[in-house]
Amino acid sequence: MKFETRAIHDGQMADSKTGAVIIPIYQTSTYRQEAIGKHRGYEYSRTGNPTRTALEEALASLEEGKYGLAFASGVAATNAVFSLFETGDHIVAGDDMYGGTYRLLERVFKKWGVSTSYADVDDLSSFKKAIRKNTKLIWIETPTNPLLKIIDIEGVSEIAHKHDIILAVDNTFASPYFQRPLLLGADIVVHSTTKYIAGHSDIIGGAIILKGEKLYTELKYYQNTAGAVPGPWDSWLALRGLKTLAVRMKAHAENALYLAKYLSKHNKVENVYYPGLDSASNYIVAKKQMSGFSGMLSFGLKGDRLAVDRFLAHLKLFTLAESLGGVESLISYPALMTHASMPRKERIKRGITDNLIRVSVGIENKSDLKNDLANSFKYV
Ligand code: P1T
Repeated sequence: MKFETRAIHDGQMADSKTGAVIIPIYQTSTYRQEAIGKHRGYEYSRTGNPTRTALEEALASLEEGKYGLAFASGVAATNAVFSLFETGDHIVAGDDMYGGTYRLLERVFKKWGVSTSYADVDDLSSFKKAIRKNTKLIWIETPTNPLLKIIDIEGVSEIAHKHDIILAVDNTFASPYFQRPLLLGADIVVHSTTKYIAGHSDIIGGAIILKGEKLYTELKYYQNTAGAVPGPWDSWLALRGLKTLAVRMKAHAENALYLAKYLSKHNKVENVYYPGLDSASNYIVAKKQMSGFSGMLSFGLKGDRLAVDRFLAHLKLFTLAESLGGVESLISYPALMTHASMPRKERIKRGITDNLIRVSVGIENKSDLKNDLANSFKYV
C-alpha cells in the first residue's frame, strides 16, 4: 500500500470487540490477568497500551521500519537514544541542530562522561574527521533546525557503517512523507511527534523507529525502564494527526516554497534558507533524498534586533511561538527561543545570527500569509 493509505490504516484496524472504526483511547493504567502472568499482551500501561501500540505500528510503517516506540516528548526519544551509551563513549553530531538536543548533550550526557564533537554539516568529510576510536553514534538532523541545511544521509551512513558506528537521524523537519532515512542507511529515526506528525500544536510527543531487532530490544527495555511514555490520549491525538499527514505536508511545502520565493526577492531580507529554492546550496542533495522540501524556512532580516522586534510586533497571522509543524503558521526568533541554551559565541559561529527569523509555514491561504508578511515589512 502507498503512504496515504498506510497513514490511515496501518496499526489501526477496527476494534475487534466492538467494530469501532477508530482505535479507542484505552484510558487504563493496568490490565486484568486471568491468572498470574496470563494476560492478553498487556500488563501495565508504562510497558504497553493498545492506543500507543497503534501509533507505534503506524509510525514504523510510514518510516519503512520494523519497530516503533513512542515517547512522552521528542527530547525523551532523543534521551533514550543517547542512553544507549556509557562513560567513555563519544558521539559525533551535526553542528546545526535543535538547541534542546545540544543542551542534552552538553549539560547532561557530558557530565556522565559521554562526550560529543560537532561536525560541519556542510562538509561530509568533517564527519569522518570527527570520528574517534570510542565513537559509537553519529547524530544528525536534516533539514536542520534552524538553518534548514541538508545533510547527505547516504553519505553519512557510509562513513558511519565503515567504522561500525550507529547512525541516528532526527527526521522531525521532513516528516516521513518527504524523507525516509531508514531507506537511506540510517539505523535509528527519531521524531518530535509534537510537530508535523500530530500536526495541530496540541500535544508533546516523540518517537523512535528502527529496522533492527537488537537496537529495538535495547530501546524498548529503556522505554519501559525510564518510563517517559505518552498517555493514551496523546497517542490517540498523534494517530489522528497522522491520518492527514500526506495532505498537510503537500500544503505546507507548497506554501513554504511560495513564501521562500517571495522573501528572496524582498529588499528588507538579507538571505533566505529554504532547501527547495533551486538557488539553495543544498538543493541537489535535498532533491536526491527528499520527495518535497517541507514547510520550514528561515531568513535574515536586514537590520538589528529592534528591526526584528518591529517586524514581529505587526504580524497578525503568524504567531510568535516556539514549536512548528502545526496547521497554523508560527514564527520564532531562534537566538532567544529555540537556541537560547547555546552560548552566544557558539550560536553566532554556527550562523544563528541576531537577525535570524524562523518560520513554520502553516496551511492557511498563501496569499493571506504573504500579505501579513508584506504589511509587517513596512515597519522594519
Ligand atoms: O519538543 P519536543 O517534542 O521534546 O521535541 C524536541 C525536538 C527534537 N528534534 C527537533 C528537530 C526539534 O525541533 C525539537 C523541538 N523543537 C522545537 C520546540 C522548536 O521550536 O524548534
